Amino acid sequence: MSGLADVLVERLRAVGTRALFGVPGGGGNLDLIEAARRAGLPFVLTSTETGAAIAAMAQAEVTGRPGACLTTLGPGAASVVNGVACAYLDRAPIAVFTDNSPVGTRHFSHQQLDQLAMFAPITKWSGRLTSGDDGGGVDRIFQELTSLPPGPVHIDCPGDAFAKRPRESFSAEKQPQESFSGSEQTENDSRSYFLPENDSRGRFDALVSGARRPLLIVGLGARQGADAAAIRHLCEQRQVPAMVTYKAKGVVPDAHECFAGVFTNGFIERALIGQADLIIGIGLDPIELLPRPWTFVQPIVNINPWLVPTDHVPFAAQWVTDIASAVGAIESHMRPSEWDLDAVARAVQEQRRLIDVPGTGLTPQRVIEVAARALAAPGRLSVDAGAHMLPATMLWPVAEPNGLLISNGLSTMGFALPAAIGAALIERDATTGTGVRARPVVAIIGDGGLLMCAGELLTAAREKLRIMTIVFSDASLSLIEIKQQARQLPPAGVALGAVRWAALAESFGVAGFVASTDDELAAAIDQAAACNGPSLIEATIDRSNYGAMLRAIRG
Ligand SMILES: Cc1ncc(C[n+]2csc(CCOP(=O)(O)OP(=O)(O)O)c2C)c(N)n1
Ligand SMILES: [Mg+2]
Repeated sequence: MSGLADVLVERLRAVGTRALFGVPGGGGNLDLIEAARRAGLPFVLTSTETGAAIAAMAQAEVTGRPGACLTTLGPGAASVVNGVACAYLDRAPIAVFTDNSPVGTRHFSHQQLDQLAMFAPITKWSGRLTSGDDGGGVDRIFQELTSLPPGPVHIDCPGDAFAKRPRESFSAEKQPQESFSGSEQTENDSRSYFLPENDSRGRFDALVSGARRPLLIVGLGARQGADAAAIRHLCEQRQVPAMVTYKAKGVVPDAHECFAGVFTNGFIERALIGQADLIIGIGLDPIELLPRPWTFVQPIVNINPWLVPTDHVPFAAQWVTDIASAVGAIESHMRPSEWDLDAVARAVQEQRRLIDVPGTGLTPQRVIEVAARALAAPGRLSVDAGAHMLPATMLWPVAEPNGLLISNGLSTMGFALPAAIGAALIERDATTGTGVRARPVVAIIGDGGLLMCAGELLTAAREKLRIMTIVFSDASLSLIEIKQQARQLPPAGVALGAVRWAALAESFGVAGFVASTDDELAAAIDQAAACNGPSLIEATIDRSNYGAMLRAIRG
């Protein structure tokens, strides 16, 4: 008879989970790892718990199926918090299992934290497995994990919960406080409805059918393959341009005739938006936008699988529904637009020119251009938080949904490498035994960000993953440095000091290369691309143009 750990692992496999990441402690962690081994669900040891949650999140984004990670109690649970927060604000479904001491031993205070309360504000649902007899606990966990909006679910597992018992004898006890208004959403999952009121459908249709120059802004809610196909079809049939948020890059590829650039609620995109008479959000969740007032005067409507708040973006009407079918429906009553798509393409070209600020030495934009020329077509990209993100998100062409993995809702540093690990495991497993090389995953990361997750280089080496890490080595927390410059403050607390990254990588068993010119970079990329396992390129860059680049993009 299966124990609870087996039941959980079976259910994970049934929903399509590809791996269980984590740093184990003892207790129930060991039952879960053993159950995973028995069921053929790989357990992947990471160097940090947050790295585990981010790798799980990346797998959720790439596969559309929930990811999973586990931690020990106390320090492990505390250490995973940033990764769980990332999945929460980036809308990724992951199951987070924490160990805990047996329920009868809570009078021991060693390593004891209120884990349910700790995860409550950063998960859709945070509950504890207990022995009981209602049998519905596991169902509840998986209902939360697969409902909308996507997000993390925390399952606290006291050591005694995994004692051998029939599966019917387990239930889940919910945290005392509700953390997310997801419960009403769950009931609406299968429905399609308009808001704010009953006649919103009429308003929505009138705006869409009356628009001469509608502009799409595609966001993270529209990343399924069917969504992308429907959106591209609408764009092509009605000659409608589409901007994409960072997380939606690739839904409408950069090379598509209707691509209108990246939307962040910054400055650089404003001129183009000014020419639209209607903005149609598709999968647009304000969680992705820069925290600045919404100043566009045209009406905006949104189509998204879940309801989003209207206090930041004043949606005139929201259609909460399946995106692919709704996009097909609006296409049928849209007229051919009056946009000049060549002019739109020229405007995007002009944006790229504006951020091509000259510098001395190897400029950040050149690193992206040289790397993208060799790697954008075969590879998937992950990008960290920092100034290097500015050229990476604008200049790297993406052709498929989730071809760019990025933390945008949380915008956390230390993301790109563990995310690349989650994605590269899927690429590795897809090619194992076929004789075909795995698609490379390119991780673009600053030196500050890599300091936060460098231990995951060892994970990449141990798992033999085809990850090319390109570290923008500028010995500085550049994004913060340029914010200080903008306020005429002297640099303070931003100098990192030099690191011999290639040597560090080699010490982990990762092939290391250095480059400080275009030619050296191109040669290093060739050599790195020839590696079947992980590689790292230390690109010593000239950071002097980041300030001008930031002003061009954000004003
Ligand atoms: C975990 C975390 N800590 C702090 C920040 C604030 N922050 C954003 S970018 C940045 C500097 C990043 O430095 P680096 O990784 O070297 O990238 P660069 O800006 O130099 O390209 C900091 C400190 C953050 N986003 N995430
Ligand atoms: Mg830096």
